[in-house]
Amino acid sequence: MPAPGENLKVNGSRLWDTLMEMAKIGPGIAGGNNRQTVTDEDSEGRHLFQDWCTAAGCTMGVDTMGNMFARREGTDPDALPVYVGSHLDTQPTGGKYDGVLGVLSGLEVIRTMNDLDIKTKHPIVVTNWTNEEGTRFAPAMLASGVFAGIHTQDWAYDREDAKGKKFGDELARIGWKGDEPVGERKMHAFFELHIEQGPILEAENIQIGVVTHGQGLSWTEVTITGKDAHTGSTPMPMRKNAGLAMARVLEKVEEIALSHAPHAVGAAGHIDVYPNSRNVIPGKVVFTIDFRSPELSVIEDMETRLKTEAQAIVDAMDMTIDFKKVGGFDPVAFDETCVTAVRNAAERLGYSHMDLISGAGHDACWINRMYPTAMVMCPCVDGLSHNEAEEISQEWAAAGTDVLFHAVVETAEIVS
Ligand code: HGY
Ligand code: MN
Ligand code: MN
Repeated sequence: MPAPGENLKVNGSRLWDTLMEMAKIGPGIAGGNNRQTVTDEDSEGRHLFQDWCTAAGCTMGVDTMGNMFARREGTDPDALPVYVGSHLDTQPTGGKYDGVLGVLSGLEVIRTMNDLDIKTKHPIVVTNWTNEEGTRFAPAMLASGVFAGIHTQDWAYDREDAKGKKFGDELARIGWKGDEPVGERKMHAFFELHIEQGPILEAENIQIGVVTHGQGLSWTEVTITGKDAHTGSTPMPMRKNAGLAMARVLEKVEEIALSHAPHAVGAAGHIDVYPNSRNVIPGKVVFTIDFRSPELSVIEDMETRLKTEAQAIVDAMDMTIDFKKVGGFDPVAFDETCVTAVRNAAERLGYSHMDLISGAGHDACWINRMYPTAMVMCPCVDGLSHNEAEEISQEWAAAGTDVLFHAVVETAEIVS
């Protein structure tokens, strides 16, 4: 298939202005964003994205999970579209680029095609996947997971946030529960541009990550039950301090992950302590262990060791423990042909590039189970993400979007 000429590039300053415009919606308190899924801020961002897509001549479809699909027609209306996108929802203390770059770079591809009057055989569809972050409603990548048949829609609708609100009710409340049945769309291919969310590209002074694989993820919710008691009058030997037990388990999590160095990782990002009162020994703690590795056998070993070693800690302290798997996916190998299209695009454009394993999970990890999929990554400053200080350069954003543009347009088969 013919590829765009190496001099064909996107409009990097328009892309940057669009990113900064979206960043004004759901601002954080330290320069980032708090645009959590199916909140009013999420809805406002969706409306802005929809307006931009309409202005670019796209027609918008929304499915029953709120996934948004902005379609630019190809010359063959029956050809399966090439999809490109990511997510607009953010962490509560998120950055301006995680996910958002992937959606708005897709819009920039459309805008550039319009500028250059490029026609492709396959239609192109820019996608915003609902609830990629999984922070308000676990698990992560919820809506792309339903689209890929991993979860049922009813199960997804029933997910509850910390205030007991249900995902399905909130999606309907903000007015973004579409009527298109989720998962009915078929794809020719799917591409996602994402910031690396790690330090490798910047440290190696490389502009483009050609993502060949994504590491697997396991989320286990742990509940330890001890006994509420007075922090002043309860003698130390009589205490059943669930908070202390959790601290010992978290030390063990660190040890387990480090035993599989250098690739495995482990931590608890979600921790609830009950009753969380200054002068009450915590009688209950609920926390989620996030284990990841490129190798499934390592993830399984870490899960097994967590259970046996945490059980031993809690038994010795005369308390009880419960484990519940609340999320996860196996390591992912992306589609060779799509990965090659990304690598060739970087080569053609003269951008430095290296193969990369994604440390973070992405919607592409689920879509890859259904359709040929690949990812492009650009560096981020200090590898920092899931932090309001997350930062990229305009040049990095433009280079990543140039590569995305070439890979998408080549895969969609340029007609003129
Ligand atoms: O958890 C992840 O890896 C993604 O950022 N949701
Ligand atoms: Mn993301
Ligand atoms: Mn994220």
